[in-house]
Amino acid sequence: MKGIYLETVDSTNDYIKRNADKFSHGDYLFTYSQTNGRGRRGRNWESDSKGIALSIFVNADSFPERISLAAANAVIRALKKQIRMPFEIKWPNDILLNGKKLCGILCENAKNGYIVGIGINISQTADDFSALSLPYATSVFIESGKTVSGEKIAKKIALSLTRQLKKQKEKVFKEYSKNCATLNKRIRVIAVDEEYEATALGLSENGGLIIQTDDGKTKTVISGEVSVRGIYGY
Ligand code: BT5
Repeated sequence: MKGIYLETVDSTNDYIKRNADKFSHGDYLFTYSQTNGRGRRGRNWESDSKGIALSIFVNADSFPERISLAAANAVIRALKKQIRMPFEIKWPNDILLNGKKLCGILCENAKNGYIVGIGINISQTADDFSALSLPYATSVFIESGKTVSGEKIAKKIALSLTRQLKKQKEKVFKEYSKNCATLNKRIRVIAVDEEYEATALGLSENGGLIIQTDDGKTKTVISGEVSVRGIYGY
């Protein structure tokens, strides 16, 4: 497991994509300065010098449906080792602290494997997020008055992810479900062409979200297609 630090990079995910043949399972790359951080479906990830951007290469033997759930578990385990706080998951891949977004995860395909990209807000203040018009964002510093070492956290997450990927699928799903704040809640489903309310019932075999719509029908939505919000906030 090799860790690389770069002073600045456009996107840690894109860097690994361009250099995939130099990365082996569990190798990771991190920076405090990402100039073109990406979220899902073309969205931006704001990562100035106050957060960390980390990407981990995972080989193709890992099961794709497990990777994104395992990544959320790995981030929570690593953060909990540094700070004792009630981290939660918002399906599919946001890590929340006190109901606000502390971390976003973007899993993508690469040549011969997958890239797990993780952005964590560390030392931003509430003013920083107001200036970025991100009312639902938070940082380790805002919630705990502390900061954590990016280098330590990157290493811990990479290690934790490789451990998660060795576990049985059921165990990964169970751990994820235990920490997932979305399950058994009323949610708002936001798709490209429609929005509606529903109740989140559980996870499908491939990590999708099983929901019950208000006409009583049960269906599965997948993370590439929709976002969800809690009815009473983020
Ligand atoms: C995500 O997308 O949350 C995945 C973010 C992944 C970022 C990492 S950093 C390392 C690696 N390299 C990359 O280029 N990307 C990955 P999504 O669920 O689509 O959420 C994006 C939305 O989160 C934006 O539209 C904003 O509303 C919000 N957002 C942007 N920056 C944020 C921040 N720093 N903190 C909290 N929310 C933010």
